[in-house]
Amino acid sequence: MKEKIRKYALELGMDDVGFTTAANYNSPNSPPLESIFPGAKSLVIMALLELDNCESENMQIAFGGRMDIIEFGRTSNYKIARFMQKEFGAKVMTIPLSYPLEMSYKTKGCIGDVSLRHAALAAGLGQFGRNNLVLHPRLGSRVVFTGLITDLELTSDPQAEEICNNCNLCVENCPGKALEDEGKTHLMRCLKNSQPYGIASNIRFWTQLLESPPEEQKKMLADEHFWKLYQAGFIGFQYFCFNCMKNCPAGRKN
Ligand code: B12
Ligand code: SF4
Ligand code: SF4
Repeated sequence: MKEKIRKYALELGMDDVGFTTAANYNSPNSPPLESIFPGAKSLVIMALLELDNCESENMQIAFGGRMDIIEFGRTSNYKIARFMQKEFGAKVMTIPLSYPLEMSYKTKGCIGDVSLRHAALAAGLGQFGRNNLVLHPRLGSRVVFTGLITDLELTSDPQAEEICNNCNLCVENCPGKALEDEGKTHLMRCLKNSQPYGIASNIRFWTQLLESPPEEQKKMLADEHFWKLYQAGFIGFQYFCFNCMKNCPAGRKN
């Protein structure tokens, strides 16, 4: 079963595919898998190379590349889910690559329903690096993950080798100093840099607009800051920083 699913996913264009039992998936800060999918037995996790767009200083181009991956990942997830249903009579649920995720004061919009890094780790697709990303043995840090949950019993793949060489380039190149403490990403420091048009900016903008006199409101709505917020509103979470991915020299064999 595993090899048929792997072959199907690789032929679709996935860069790598790994499997883990639900029991081996261990993400203490995420909701239990059972609360999402009662009877879940395994996870199928896919790795996709981040395009060279992430090197561009033009953030429309940089994030446009990620949007291509999100779209490709979603289409592929659907196809793989249908393949597993038809071929093996499986029950399957897809995992969002990035969003939606729970937006609440409790999670601060920072906890996915399934942690794809912990799932990738368990599925043998990589190991955590100093940048708190999971480094794939061949693709390095420039990799994003997507996946599926299923009631099929699939065994876990072997663990991946560690390739982080502790060069510290990720820490030095983080504009928000969000990686100073090993094993922890300072959320707010990262968010301020990587999502300048996220929820915090929205709250600030709309509060200020409501409190401003009409002339000031007109100026605020004519300002490009509002136009950027507007665009982010229909794009979704929009990242403006890729430094901890793009500066990491580990792996990178395409
Ligand atoms: C919310 C979110 C964020 C938030 C919060 C991040 C966070 N602390 O988890 C913010 C906005 C800050 C963020 C930033 C980024 N993100 Co993000 N994000 C997510 C999302 C949607 C959920 C993550 C989640 O649930 N975290 C909460 C819990 C599970 O994390 P945690 O238990 O606190 O674990 C943290 C630490 O304890 C540490 N950790 C845990 N165990 C271990 C073990 C060891 C040995 C070590 C060293 C560290 C470590 O790692 C985590 C990072 O802080 C995932 C997609 C998904 N569904 O998984 C993508 C995801 C994690 N993001 C990703 C990426 C690429 C980024 C960015 C580079 C931005 C960008 N341009 O894309 C930065 C990187 C920041 C960084 N270096 O840590 C990728 C990571 C791919 C990879 N190769 O690992 C993911 C998996 C998306 C995807 N589909 O591939 N992200
Ligand atoms: S995405 Fe940017 S701000 Fe966030 S941890 Fe990585 S380098 Fe730092
Ligand atoms: S930049 Fe260097 S220290 Fe950071 S994750 Fe990559 S190899 Fe490890």
